[in-house]
Amino acid sequence: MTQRNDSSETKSDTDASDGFEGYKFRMVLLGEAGVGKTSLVRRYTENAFDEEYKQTIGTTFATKDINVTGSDGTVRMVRLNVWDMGGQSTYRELRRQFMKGASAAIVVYDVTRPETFMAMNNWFESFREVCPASPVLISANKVDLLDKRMVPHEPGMMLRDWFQAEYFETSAKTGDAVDNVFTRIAEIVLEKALSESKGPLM
Ligand SMILES: Nc1nc2c(ncn2[C@@H]2O[C@H](COP(=O)(O)OP(=O)(O)O)[C@@H](O)[C@H]2O)c(=O)[nH]1
Ligand SMILES: [Mg+2]
Repeated sequence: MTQRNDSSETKSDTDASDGFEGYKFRMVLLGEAGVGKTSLVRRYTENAFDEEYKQTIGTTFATKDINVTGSDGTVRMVRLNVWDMGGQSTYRELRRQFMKGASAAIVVYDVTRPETFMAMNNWFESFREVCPASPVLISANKVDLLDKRMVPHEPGMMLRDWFQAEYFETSAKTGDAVDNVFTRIAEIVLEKALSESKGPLM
């Protein structure tokens, strides 16, 4: 994983400048500090987990190439550029810059901390404001902490209905559903890109 302090790269779709021939999407992880954004990215891209909390300074950026099967049955190569914003997310303008041009977002809360669930609406709203057409997925993270869980399944379902966003219960620690979230988001953005490239329907 590389640390970067800018978020100038906002390209999506195909771009052969790095030799990668396939669909490229930039996606962002959003949510309060400590909910597990960096851990989810790390689990997904490196299959690793760290118990120790190191606050993300600057922006973390990771890439993963996957094969995605479209609804037409065709398998396509997709490069996911995953961005995870650190502590500077409190600055509204930096946050907007970070979100700009993102094809999708995973908004994360920590099921052991209700205040991170309460903050979800803010994250959704600010993302929708900057990227109104980009899909959002919800990750209810740290579900491995059964004894400490404070936000049950039902409020998660309410969020899902409210935001019309798919909902996943994840654990960056055990790896539960982590692949599913990223695979699903790749499927959604690919389908969207394919239907848009067909042009507007007459
Ligand atoms: N038990 C458990 N701990 C987690 C999980 N995800 C993250 N953590 C821990 O929560 C803390 C914050 O995680 P981090 O990924 O840095 O959160 P971020 O601030 O959202 O990037 C770290 O100590 C992680 O080890 C999880 O799924 N289960
Ligand atoms: Mg982090």
